[in-house]
Amino acid sequence: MELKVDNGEGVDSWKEVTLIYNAALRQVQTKMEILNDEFQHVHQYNPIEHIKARIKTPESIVKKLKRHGYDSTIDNMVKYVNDIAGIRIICSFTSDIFRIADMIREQRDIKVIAVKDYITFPKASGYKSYHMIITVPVYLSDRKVDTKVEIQIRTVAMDFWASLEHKIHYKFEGDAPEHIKSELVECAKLVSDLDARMLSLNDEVLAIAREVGAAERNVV
Ligand code: 0O2
Repeated sequence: MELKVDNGEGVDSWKEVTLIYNAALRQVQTKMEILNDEFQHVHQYNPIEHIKARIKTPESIVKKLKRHGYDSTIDNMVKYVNDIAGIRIICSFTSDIFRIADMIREQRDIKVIAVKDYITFPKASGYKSYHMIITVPVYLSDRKVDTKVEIQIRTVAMDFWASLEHKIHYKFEGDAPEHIKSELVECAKLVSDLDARMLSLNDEVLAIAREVGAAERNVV
């Protein structure tokens, strides 16, 4: 790792960086768990299947800084690398993705600084996911640090596709054979179709459950 310590303002050592980003990750993860619990309480339904959180490795941070033409300093990583702290929220249905994104936007201490909607506008590779770069305040003994966290929200099926595509991307160093790339695009279409069918199936089941509930209330 070749991160140099920069004694500018703000965060000034790798140890402090990991402490602050870990704190931000824990806060966002807890917020998501609370929203999920509340949703279960109100609607008897969990929009979140599971949550994965990670701090980007120093090697990966250095690579990203190099790619963007920046020196590997602590200052630059804090300023230019938006996904040092990353949280991935996996849900069942596409509709949950937008519901969760709205709930995040409504949190008063969270500031949304960028959104990339690869659900409405998937990448040419077939990649689908909803990305938000947010800041959350981390309170230290002597100051508050607004810390960036990247939130990725996607369905179980989208996550399955993205994990395999990510492995293939790394295996071929970003230059996979054409037939593999087009097979991935085909699989992405199958994933979208599966997500749409599962959502409509779920909507139908919910409508039946509502009708049965209403009929039972009328009998009582
Ligand atoms: P890794 O190894 O997963 O950490 P920015 O972060 O805004 O400066 P970037 O990285 O182009 O610029 O932003 P974007 O498009 O939102 O992508 C951020 C992350 O989304 C990536 O991080 C990947 O994790 C994921 N991602 C984006 N595009 C794809 C894709 O086509 N396939 C897969 N499988 N994942 C994707 P990193 O740092 O690139 O990689």
